[in-house]
Amino acid sequence: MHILKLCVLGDGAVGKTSLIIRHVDKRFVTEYKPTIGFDIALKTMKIQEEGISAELLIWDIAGQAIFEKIREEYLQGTNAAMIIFDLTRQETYDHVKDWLRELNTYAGKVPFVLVGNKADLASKKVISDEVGKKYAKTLGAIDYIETSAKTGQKVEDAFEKIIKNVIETLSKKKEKAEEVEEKPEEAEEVEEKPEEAEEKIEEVEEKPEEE
Ligand code: G3D
Ligand code: MG
Repeated sequence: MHILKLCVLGDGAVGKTSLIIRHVDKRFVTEYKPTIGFDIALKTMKIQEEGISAELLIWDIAGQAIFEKIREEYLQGTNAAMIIFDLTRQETYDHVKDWLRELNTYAGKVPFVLVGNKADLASKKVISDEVGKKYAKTLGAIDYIETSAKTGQKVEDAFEKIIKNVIETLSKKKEKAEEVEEKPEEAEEVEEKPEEAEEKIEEVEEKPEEE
């Protein structure tokens, strides 16, 4: 069983928490309290595909994470990410590159999807689909998706794109591990990451709720 960490990134109030709740609970909730510690919430998802069985832990970060140290801890060991901006607020789009820089600094080069959220507010949109798509390509994102946590538009797509990518990566690693079965040290490498993630989660769980 692989344990994968998916981090959701983006400025405050772009809809990170709403999208996670929408995806996990399939409904839009306007009130949400971070559940673990003071700035990280976890949602788990089980995946069983192509002979791969994995558990996806979706990490949500709250606005209180103004300290780089907290963001660093949040990002370490990330296997995939979702970078979100608010389609109606230019500055949240401008900050995407900063989130990506931090992701790369603390987690290395991990696959990510670029998400423009609040697509339901069509008349207030300041970033066009075309601009978003082009930017996603420039940044090397898996894809660009316009979502609405309010209506549910494309929320599943956004998560599925990432999950598919992660499964593909795991399948490739599995093949590679099978190829090099004679060299056990290399094959073991594949197993190391999930364990690390598990430790981290235990650590997080121990923190008392500080709501
Ligand atoms: P964050 O976790 O990124 O900080 P939240 O963002 O999920 O807390 O959402 C911030 C605000 O945006 C919330 O409004 C939420 O209801 C709203 N929101 C999130 N997604 C959408 C969306 O797709 N469409 C619209 N119209 N609103 C959205 P409040 O008023 O509760 O602060
Ligand atoms: Mg939030």
